[in-house]
Amino acid sequence: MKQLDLNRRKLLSRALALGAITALPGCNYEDPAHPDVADWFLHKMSAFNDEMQALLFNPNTLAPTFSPGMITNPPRFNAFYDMSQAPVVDPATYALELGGQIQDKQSWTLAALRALPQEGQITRFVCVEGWRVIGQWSGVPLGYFLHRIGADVTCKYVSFKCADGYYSSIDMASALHPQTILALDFLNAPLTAPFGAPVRLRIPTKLGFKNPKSIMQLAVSNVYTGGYWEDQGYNWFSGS
Ligand SMILES: Nc1nc2c(c(=O)[nH]1)N[C@H]1C(S)=C(S)[C@@H](COP(=O)(O)O)O[C@H]1N2
Ligand SMILES: [Mo]
Repeated sequence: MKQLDLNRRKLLSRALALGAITALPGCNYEDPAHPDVADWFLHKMSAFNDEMQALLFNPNTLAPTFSPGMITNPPRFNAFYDMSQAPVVDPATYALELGGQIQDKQSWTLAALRALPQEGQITRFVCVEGWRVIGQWSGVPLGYFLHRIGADVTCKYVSFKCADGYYSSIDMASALHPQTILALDFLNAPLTAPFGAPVRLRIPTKLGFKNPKSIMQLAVSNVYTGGYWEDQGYNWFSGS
């Protein structure tokens, strides 16, 4: 009975997420008399979906994990540019900058991040473009990190800014999910530039575009900051 309930909820949340993703960017609906009404309505629907998905999100439900033999190698690259254009961040001078509702805003070098507890996972990565891969990432659990820096975890959002100008933000419940990590390694070796070096978000409960790479800044706040694809109409919550 309980399991059935859970499956139902999952199905509903997936239907909502999918609805928002397929309805928004793919829809070319145009009403010449009221050009902005359809757009306004779809954005309202997406915002409503965000709230529904946040309500349905179960912080204790884990994303599926896989065995080492199922890892997709080589991984698949994706960004809003070609792989050769990926930003190269110098690991020696790198420091993760912190902002917003955080008590200790001192920036974090890679060595300092590596000195924190590390968690590994073999999980599936799903891109809205229609491909999925299985990979192995490890790094600092974001929930642990947020508590460590004295972040106000009653805030609504955790936002990220990347070396290539990409940006994204997630809800606090998803940020505190046990499988959400600030990944430093892929296949037990430091991340490479195209795949998000030196630090990327790995959040297996959300779609690929909610996994920002080469993160330079992290902020905690109640101010909605959207995201690179989110601002172009992709559903913000985007649970997978
Ligand atoms: N900095 C940055 N992060 C990003 C992107 C990007 O263009 N720049 N693209 C997103 C999208 S759409 C996907 S599917 C994944 C791809 O990650 P991968 O190259 O490790 O497969 O990164 C996400 N994070
Ligand atoms: Mo993606």
